[in-house]
Amino acid sequence: MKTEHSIQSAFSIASDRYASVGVNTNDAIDKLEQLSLSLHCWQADDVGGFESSGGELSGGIQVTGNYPGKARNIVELRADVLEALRHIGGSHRLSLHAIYGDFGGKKVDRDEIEPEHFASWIAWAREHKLKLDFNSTSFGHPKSGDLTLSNPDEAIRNFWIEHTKRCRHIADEMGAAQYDPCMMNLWIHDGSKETPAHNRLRYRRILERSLDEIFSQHYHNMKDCIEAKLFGIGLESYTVGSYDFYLGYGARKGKIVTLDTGHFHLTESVADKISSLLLFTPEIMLHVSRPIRWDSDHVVILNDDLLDLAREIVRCDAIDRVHVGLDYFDATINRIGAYVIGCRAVQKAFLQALLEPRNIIEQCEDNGKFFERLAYQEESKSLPWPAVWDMFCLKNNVAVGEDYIAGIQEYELKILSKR
Ligand code: RNT
Ligand code: ZN
Repeated sequence: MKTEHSIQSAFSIASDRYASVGVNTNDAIDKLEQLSLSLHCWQADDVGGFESSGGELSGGIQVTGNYPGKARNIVELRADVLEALRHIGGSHRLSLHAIYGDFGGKKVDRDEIEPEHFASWIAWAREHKLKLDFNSTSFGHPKSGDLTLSNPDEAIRNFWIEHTKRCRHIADEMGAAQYDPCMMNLWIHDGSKETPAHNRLRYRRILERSLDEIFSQHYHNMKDCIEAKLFGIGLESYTVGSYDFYLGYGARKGKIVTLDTGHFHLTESVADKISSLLLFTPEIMLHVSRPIRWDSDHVVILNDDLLDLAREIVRCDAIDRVHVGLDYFDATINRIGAYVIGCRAVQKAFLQALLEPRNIIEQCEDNGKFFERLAYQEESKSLPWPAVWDMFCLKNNVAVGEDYIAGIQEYELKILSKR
């Protein structure tokens, strides 16, 4: 039974239990409410976008599945995002890619986009109390090829430089309109299938120069984020914008490095990178994703990797310096359900992190009591966090537990199945 009464009494018992290890459950709920997630608009339509030419997805990324009901236009995408948000407590952001502009059926090439193409997004976001983030789009275009900003061909390179400059300008307008900086993410797929004949330095040097040119203009209402990657499909041997590259660039130029949790070797711990970035770069942008065997962008679920990441951020007291965006695309299941599962998983992970009896565990460590440290860490895993989670949902007027499933089924029946 999930009556308000039963949720409240379970919460009260859980709160007592947490109090016995020095944790205040209401504080944890308050902090979780402050955590805004940046929902990636591209889950709703399989990274298609709304350009009139609507090219094929390229750039080494792939969406699998053809579950019915994908958003075919801006109106549908907006409705889908609002439906997803109905099941996610707290207030959130929407991350737009440049190809999701409101182009009114006109052909607007990537080097021609303007703030006006995003004016209706800005108005819509304001109406729904959402904030916007932004991304340049270098893939899915006739000029995408294997190399964009690192292309030795000046014409192609300048085309993408112009695109990215315009994206920063648009992001700045978004940030100004929402009185909160817009996080502008730059990810390019540049790389090659085989090891380049020229040394690897050549293309990285070109990319560095392109970035310098792009970033030469200073803005106050947007923040630059640079996203590295291990490899893309068809570009397996060499990635120009590798993690080392962007880490070096970000550290030297004070740019925010985006950690996409699918962009590393599978045994690499993304959680372990947080503290180093906190020391050498201003803030951190996350693209929370779930790699299965490769950068497969599966729907995020509550697993150990996610918990480790959330715990590390909370233990570093870095929630304010970390921007949590999501990045996955699954077209094999209801796409709105995919948003909700992923966002709720991220929130559950942060809630568990916020409920960790940190003081006790840290004291054990300070006193060299390592058996006790491990014991508390283990015991904290089975403290009654689900009762606190249910309370968070109740308090934020979103479905408790599995109840959101019926809501999404209803939306599928009424809306998605008619598309
Ligand atoms: C690709 C990157 C990038 C994209 C989006 C669509 O591997 O993760 O962030 O997923 O920009
Ligand atoms: Zn990403």
